[in-house]
Amino acid sequence: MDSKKDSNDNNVTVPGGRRNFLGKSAIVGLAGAGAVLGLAGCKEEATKVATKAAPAAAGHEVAPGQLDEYYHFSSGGHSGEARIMGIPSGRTLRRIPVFNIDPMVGWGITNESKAIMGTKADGSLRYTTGDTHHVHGSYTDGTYDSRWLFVNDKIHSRLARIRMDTMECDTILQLPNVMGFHGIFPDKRDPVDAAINRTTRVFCGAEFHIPLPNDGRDLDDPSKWGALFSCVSADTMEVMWQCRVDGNMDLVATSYDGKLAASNQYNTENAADQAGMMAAERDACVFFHVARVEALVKAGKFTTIGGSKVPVVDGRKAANPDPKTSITCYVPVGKNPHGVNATPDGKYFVCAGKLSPTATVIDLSKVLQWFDGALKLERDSVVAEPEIGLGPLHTAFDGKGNAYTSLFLDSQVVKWNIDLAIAQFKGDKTVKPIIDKIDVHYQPGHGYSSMGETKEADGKYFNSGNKFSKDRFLPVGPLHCETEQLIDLTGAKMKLVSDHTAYPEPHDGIIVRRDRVKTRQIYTMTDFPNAVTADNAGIERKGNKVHVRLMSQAPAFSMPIIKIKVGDEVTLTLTNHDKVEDLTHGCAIPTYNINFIVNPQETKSVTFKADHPGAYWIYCTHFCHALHLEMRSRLLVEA
Ligand code: K7E
Ligand code: CUA
Ligand code: CA
Repeated sequence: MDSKKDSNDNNVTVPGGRRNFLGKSAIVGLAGAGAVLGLAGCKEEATKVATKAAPAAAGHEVAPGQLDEYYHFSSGGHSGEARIMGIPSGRTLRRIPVFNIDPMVGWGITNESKAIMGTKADGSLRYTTGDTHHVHGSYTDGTYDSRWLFVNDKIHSRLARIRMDTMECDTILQLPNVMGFHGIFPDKRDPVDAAINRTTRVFCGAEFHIPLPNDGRDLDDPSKWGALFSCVSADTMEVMWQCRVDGNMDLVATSYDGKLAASNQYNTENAADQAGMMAAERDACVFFHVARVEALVKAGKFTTIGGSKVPVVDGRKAANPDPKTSITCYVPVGKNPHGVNATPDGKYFVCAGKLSPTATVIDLSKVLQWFDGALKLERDSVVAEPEIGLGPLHTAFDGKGNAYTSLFLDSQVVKWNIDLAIAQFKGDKTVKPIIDKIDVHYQPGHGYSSMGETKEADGKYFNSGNKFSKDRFLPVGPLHCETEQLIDLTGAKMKLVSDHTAYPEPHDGIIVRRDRVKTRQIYTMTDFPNAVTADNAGIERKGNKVHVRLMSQAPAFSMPIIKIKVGDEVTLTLTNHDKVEDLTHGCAIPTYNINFIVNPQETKSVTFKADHPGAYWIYCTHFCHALHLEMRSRLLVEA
């Protein structure tokens, strides 16, 4: 294969061909020189076309003082955080530290956040890195209920829960015996008790095989390694069970009736190398019959792995020969699929092909029929498999029967109609499922639509999260930002309405109607058991343990002088007594590496060793008052 020539051909012959720099020629050489040469070869063409493509953004600006229509919650990738933007403005509203350290709020610095993140015996953080990919909200009645967001950490296989009233992480849980925890999705109603019409579980797919347990055994025999699908209680954030599968898992989807969870599998080969992972012509989407899994667990038919007490059931094919009792169903789909998404009408899951130019539409009622023994082959649950373009990754929906799939290699988003795709699959050669294609800039990963993962999908906006931005923004050195491109879905044709920058690397997101989000304006002081009040403020000493209880109220801290001794172990607790919305104070202690904020009526604490003598100005870091600069106290550490 001559990648350079192919790349050049694409550039001159295909309209919008600069987007094909990872095009047809590169599909088999994705990991090799083809991709690299293609990237290098597209520069000139790209600059030329980008100037032409500048969109007229009429009607989608949000005027000063106006509020956005939607919240956009996204992951932050290897920044380890989650983020909130407004849609359609694209304005950044907040960053939510989760697996990372954030000195602005004090995440990873305060005792309260360290307790959530997890510490080692010496009090230091167990992990300081994270890799968030997927953010999903909790559901009631098939739509967002503003209770929680869930987000994964792929590096250390952790699941975090964010409470949506304050937009703060309140729990982080590490999954046992898995690696590369990637896909996550909350259930949309209880899979066992149909009366509970809200999220009760979060399903987690593990991408990497590892020895089970991963304690040094089987290092030279990857055929013995395995991957587990995990189910976490949304309320208690404990792992309820895990299910071993053939192959790996990637992304996760759940059905609106609560009965099924599924994960796409690109490595049904169980291979440990790239060529092996691409060996089979088809891979699978594995479905879990949640009620059956839980019946097995209830009946005690499970094992445990290593020191973990979590029940593990066996969902491998060999252990499930009879569909009528099987806990898993492996539906063959396109080669090395990526992405599995549920249609808002509750009928289908769509698996994008990635290395196959197709999307596979799976009829959930037929999957249930297979589990009942009434469908002969797993593959019979596939009701459509349209050819949609190169490198399809993720699919979103407009609630009007159309699907929108990101095409990584084509640098496009394709709009296609599900019913037409089904008719075509049945043999109607006259129908054309593809309705429209739009160029995005460039190499889109996730695309998602407004309310598109709920029953309330409204077909207004689609966000394309693009991995390469190259010529779209002022150059800022070799590290480029990424683009979030907003597409208007309301017209006959998709319309690009704005480019926004994103700090690498958001993967997935959700777009939530603003009335579906209820937040608090200030904290409640009594929610903090360690709140400092006029009654207990001051310095308390027990041996060399010193507790400094401090209050803030603009523009002062309650103690102008705090005297301690070298060798003291100091806990400083700070409560902000201001009740005014948005009146936040900061607390920084030079040399002692302390920096955090307290919002109105909030309490936080830090603990540090007073290991060097001197005078240190504790100062407010958050501009709060005309006398903000004067808001300081003296920490005097006596030798
Ligand atoms: Cu496609 Cu981690 Cu959702 Cu990235 S994954 S794009
Ligand atoms: Cu308090 Cu600035
Ligand atoms: Ca494969």
